Amino acid sequence: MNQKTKPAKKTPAAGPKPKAAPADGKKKALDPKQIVHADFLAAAAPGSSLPAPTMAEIAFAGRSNVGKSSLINTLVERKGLVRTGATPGVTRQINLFEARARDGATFHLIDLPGYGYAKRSKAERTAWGDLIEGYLRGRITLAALVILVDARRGLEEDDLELIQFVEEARDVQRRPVEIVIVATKADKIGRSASRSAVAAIAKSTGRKVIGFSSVTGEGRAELWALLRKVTLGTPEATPVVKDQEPEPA
Ligand SMILES: Nc1nc2c(ncn2[C@@H]2O[C@H](COP(=O)(O)OP(=O)(O)OP(=O)(O)O)[C@@H](O)[C@H]2O)c(=O)[nH]1
Ligand SMILES: [Mg+2]
Repeated sequence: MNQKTKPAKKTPAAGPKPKAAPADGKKKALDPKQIVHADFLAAAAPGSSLPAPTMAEIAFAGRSNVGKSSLINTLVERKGLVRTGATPGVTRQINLFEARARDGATFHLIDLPGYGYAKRSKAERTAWGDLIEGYLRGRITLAALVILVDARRGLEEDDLELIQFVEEARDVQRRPVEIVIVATKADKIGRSASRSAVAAIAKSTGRKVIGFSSVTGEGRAELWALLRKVTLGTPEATPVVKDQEPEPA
């Protein structure tokens, strides 16, 4: 034992306050899916590469400023894990984060630079396009690609091109990539307009679409449950897709 270390003085301000016990005396059940650890692992800019793939990855793509980095912060419930900003072009490299849930399931989350940002030089856009395409085409552990669309704008040409690229660029040797579309910034248009936007995108793509807001947290639990299911390949204990009608008996 290190005798030189003095025991820390107990002051009222030191350490977190103990939480009050629930009024009914029962302990609240802890959510096994909750992220208990999230950290930045690595980044890659044009000319450099990410570490070798080791586990299932979930990548986030979409137009510049659509809210990719905010969505990652919301998903892992860490406000400042990923840098966000009001001006487009904040994320300028591929960033890799690790997130671990309470039940031990661990995921790699990939924040991709946004596309469609006109103020970049053509050479820069080409270099980044190559970087993103190279990642999407060749990363053998990529399990799911979340494509973010602004609920107010709906699908645009760039988004459709991305979906087509991922569908066609599938390498036969790797696992299929699950595409999940998220209509974000739902808080800006209200519930009914957001529902219509989700339905319109789902109809035109034939894919599952989740309405989301990083401000209100709407869609967070549903998206995370779906991503876990897709990535781990196991059904969740509780149903996550609420909007499906039961089959008639
Ligand atoms: N109201 C609202 N604002 C949001 C939401 N998500 C993101 N924002 C805001 O939109 C802006 C862009 O968010 P980011 O998360 O940095 O967007 P990004 O897609 O990572 O942008 P790039 O890194 O530039 O590609 C920021 O000002 C965010 O606060 C949302 O769900 N609702
Ligand atoms: Mg970003």
